Amino acid sequence: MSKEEQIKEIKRAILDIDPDALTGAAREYIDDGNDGVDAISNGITPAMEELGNQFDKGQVFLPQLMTIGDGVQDAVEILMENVEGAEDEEKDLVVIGTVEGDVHDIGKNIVALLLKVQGFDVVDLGRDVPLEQFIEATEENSPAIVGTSALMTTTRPNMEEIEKMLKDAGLRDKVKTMVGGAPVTKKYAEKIGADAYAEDAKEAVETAQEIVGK
Ligand code: B12
Repeated sequence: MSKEEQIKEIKRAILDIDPDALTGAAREYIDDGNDGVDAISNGITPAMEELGNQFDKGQVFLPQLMTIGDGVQDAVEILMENVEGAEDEEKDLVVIGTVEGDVHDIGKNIVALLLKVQGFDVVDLGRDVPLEQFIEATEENSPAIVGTSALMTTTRPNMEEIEKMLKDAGLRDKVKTMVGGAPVTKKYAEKIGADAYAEDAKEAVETAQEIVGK
């Protein structure tokens, strides 16, 4: 099967909500020596977006999303197996996490992985991360960037709260902030005073590179 056909298989498995077929297709793709990042960018990401649209229209339901969400994590791990982070002496650090109240982490995980692949050190705080933890991690690790992800309009205000908490802790001018997630826009980022916004993982890496001057 060609690389393009294999990526189609990965997409099909996601849209069919078939985690076993998905991990099988990811394994085959990697064992054939293909680039895992291509499959994530051109297979997994658009398929999850499509599934999101189907969910919005009531064509897919929550248990199915949970099933495929776990499958996607497993597939991403397989696809990243052979990817070595770029060998860089001085790696810039990014602290990243999905904000408190929000368990959506598929997109954040993709962003974290691509950052690692492109030569950043990443401290991934996980999902549903208590807001104080972002501040503590900033104090402890002195990252170049703090990245926050929110997938719900109800959790998005936590990003603004983090901006305030960083200010109160005297850390705001020591770190750049980058925000993302489906309900987040450039305009929103500007409104809350975040330094940067990126629409997808590729743009997130480009933006992070710009921030650190690479
Ligand atoms: C998958 C999914 C789930 C899965 C999550 C699994 C997981 N481990 O993540 C499960 C089933 C658990 C779930 C649960 C819920 N969900 Co849900 N879910 C989705 C869905 C369908 C897709 C999200 C996704 O993974 N997209 C694919 C990834 C690749 O895209 P992404 O996350 O946008 O990430 C990209 C960019 O945004 C960007 N990015 C992301 N993070 C960051 C961070 C930074 C720093 C940067 C720069 C960029 C960046 O780069 C990423 C990669 O390109 C969306 C629908 C949608 N259209 O988004 C609903 C959606 C987000 N869910 C929704 C809801 C309501 C819920 C529930 C409350 C449902 C319920 N009634 O119980 C719960 C939430 C529980 C909680 N407390 O969080 C709503 C939110 C509505 C709102 N208020 O805004 C949505 C929009 C669906 C809808 N239309 O109703 N969900």
